[in-house]
Amino acid sequence: MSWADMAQEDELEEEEEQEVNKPLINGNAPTGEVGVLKVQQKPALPREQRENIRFMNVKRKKDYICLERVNGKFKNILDGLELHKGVFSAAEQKRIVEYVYALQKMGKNGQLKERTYTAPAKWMRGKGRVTIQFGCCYNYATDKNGNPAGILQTEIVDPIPHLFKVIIRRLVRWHVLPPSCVPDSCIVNIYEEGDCIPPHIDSHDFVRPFCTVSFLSECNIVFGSNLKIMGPGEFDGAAAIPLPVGSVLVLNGNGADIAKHCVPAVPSKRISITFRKMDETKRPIGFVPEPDLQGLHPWSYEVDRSKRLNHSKPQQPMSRQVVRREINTEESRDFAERGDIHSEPRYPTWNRRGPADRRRVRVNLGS
Ligand SMILES: O=C(O)CCC(=O)C(=O)O
Repeated sequence: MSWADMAQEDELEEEEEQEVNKPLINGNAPTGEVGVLKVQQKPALPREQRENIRFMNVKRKKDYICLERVNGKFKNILDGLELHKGVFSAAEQKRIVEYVYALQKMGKNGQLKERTYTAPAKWMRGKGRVTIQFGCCYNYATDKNGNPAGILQTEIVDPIPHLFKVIIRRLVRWHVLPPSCVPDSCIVNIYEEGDCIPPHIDSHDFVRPFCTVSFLSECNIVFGSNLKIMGPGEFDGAAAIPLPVGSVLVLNGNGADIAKHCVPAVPSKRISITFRKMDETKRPIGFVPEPDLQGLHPWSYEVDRSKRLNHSKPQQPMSRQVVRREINTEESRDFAERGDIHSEPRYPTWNRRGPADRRRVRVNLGS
C-alpha cells in the first residue's frame, strides 16, 4: 500500500481521533465561565494497529436459517446471507451521514447529474424514498418509458465519491466483500419515517455478493420467497433480520436469489448504502473502472494477529507489505483447503433473540 493510499484510509479514522482529542467543556466552572476540563490524549496505538483490533472485533453471523418450500422442495432461503457488525464506528457513521446530507443538498440544488438524485414527487407513506445513485443508473422496475428493471446503459450518473471508495476498500480489507466482487456502483437510500423499499430481488445486472450498510437507526429487513403486501409500506415475510447501525448485510446465494427482500416502513429516519459490482457486459456505455478500486486485497488474519503481539516494534510500510504477501500465500492455501475464499476465524454462536416482530413476520433473526 502506498503512502497516498494509507493517507486515504486514514480519513475515516481521522474523525474518530478528532472526537477523542476534543477538549471537554466544563459548564460548572466556579466563575461561571466555561472551563476546559482536560484534553484527552491521542490513542496510544498507531492507527494501523487500532484498525487491526477493530477488524478482529467485527462480529460476523453467517448461519441464518429459515426453511421455506420453494417449487415443492424445502430450502434455506437465507443461505448466503452474512451480517458483519461493528464495521463502522460511531464517529465514522457520523462522518458518512453528514456526507450523505451534503450529497442530498447538492441533489436538491441540481448540482448532481439528473439521474443521480431522485426524490418522490409527493410524499406518501410507503411510497418510496430519496435515492442517490453512483456508477450507474438503475431501474428497480419497468419505468414509464418501458425500460425494464436493470442498469440503464445509456444514462449517465455521477462517479462513486471518494469517501464511498474509502468504505469499499475497508469492506474488502476487512473480509466483508471478496476481492472478486469489488463494487463499482452504489445507491444511497434515505428513508424518512414511514418510507420503505418494496419486495424485490436485485437484478442480475449486478454480480453476487453485494451488500448494504446501515446508518442512523436500526430497522428490520424482511425476507421470504413470497412477501405479502399488508398495507402501505407493510410487508409480511418468513424472516426478519434486524440491521444495526454501522453493520453490513451481505447478500449472496439463496438470500440474494431465491428470497425476496424488503424494508417495511421504517419507524425512524434511516440511511442505507447498497454497494454492488456490475456485470461487465451490463456496464453503462463508456464506463471506465475506477483505478483506485483495482487490485484490492483482504487483510491476512495471521499477520494482523502477529502485529498485534509485536505492536511495540516500529512499523515499516514496505516490509509490512512484503510480509503480508508471504503470509497471504499461506492464507490462500489454507482457504483453498477449506474451500472457503471468504474464510475467517470461527466466532462463538450468537445468542438468539426471540421473535420480536411477530406481528408482521414469523421469525426474527436478531443477534
Ligand atoms: O435499505 C436497505 O437496507 C436495503 C436496500 C435495498 O434492498 C436495495 O438498495 O436494493
